Amino acid sequence: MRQKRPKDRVYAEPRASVGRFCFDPAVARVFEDMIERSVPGYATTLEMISVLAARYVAPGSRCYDLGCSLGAASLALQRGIRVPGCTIIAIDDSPAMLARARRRLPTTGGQTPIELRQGDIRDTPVNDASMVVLNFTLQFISPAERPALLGRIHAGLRPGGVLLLSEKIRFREPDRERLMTELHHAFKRANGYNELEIGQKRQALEEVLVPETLEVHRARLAAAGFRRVEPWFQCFNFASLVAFR
Ligand code: GEK
Repeated sequence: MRQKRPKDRVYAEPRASVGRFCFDPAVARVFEDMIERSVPGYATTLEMISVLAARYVAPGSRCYDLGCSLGAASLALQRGIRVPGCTIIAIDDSPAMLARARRRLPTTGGQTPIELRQGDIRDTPVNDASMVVLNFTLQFISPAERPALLGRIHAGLRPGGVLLLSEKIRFREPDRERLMTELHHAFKRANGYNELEIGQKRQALEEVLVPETLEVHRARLAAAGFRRVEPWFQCFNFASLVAFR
């Protein structure tokens, strides 16, 4: 029988000093609950990763899940892929996440194999890919390092390949930024988080998760060489784009 999913209470007790958010064992243990209750549209991004994989993953190519956490996007890729001879390469630099991902991911059973690797996505080679997924991961890379990573992804994609990029975003106009932040917090409250949890998590993520505007993302993807960039999803201050090589 599947065990009851552990509930995220990471920021439920008052802390003397909040510290920087990191993907440690305490976070990895509750991550599934944390991301589903904190990121509006997370389940939709996974569903559409399968839809895009069915359409764009080419026979004999590689797919990359960069910042794979527990491997949810890799499983979504695996569900979607319709062609033979592919490999899914799933990378994360958190040992705690990887250890849990290893226990969760099924052995191949005739499906596209998933290779889990511990590594830093800032220096992971990307080769012969038809689909690359950055599902809420680029936001944890410093903005100065983002262009090089996207350039490498572009160079490692086959022509016709796609990048799926989901991010928390911010807005240039202060009133929009305020409204979308309030609506995001309302979403978290509706999912059972209280003010203390919302406040302490927010503080912990400052300078760790750096959101940018949709315009900045689009311009940077174009500068990296992507010929077409389509935002396909937005809910409050969370968005997802598909970029075409
Ligand atoms: C999902 N995509 O479930 N190198 C490798 N991994 C990194 C790096 C880095 N430089 N920086 C951060 N990470 C997943 C969700 S979570 C999103 C992704 C969130 C990893 C980090 O360890 C964590 O597992 C993941 O990126 C971000 O679809 O927590 O909001």
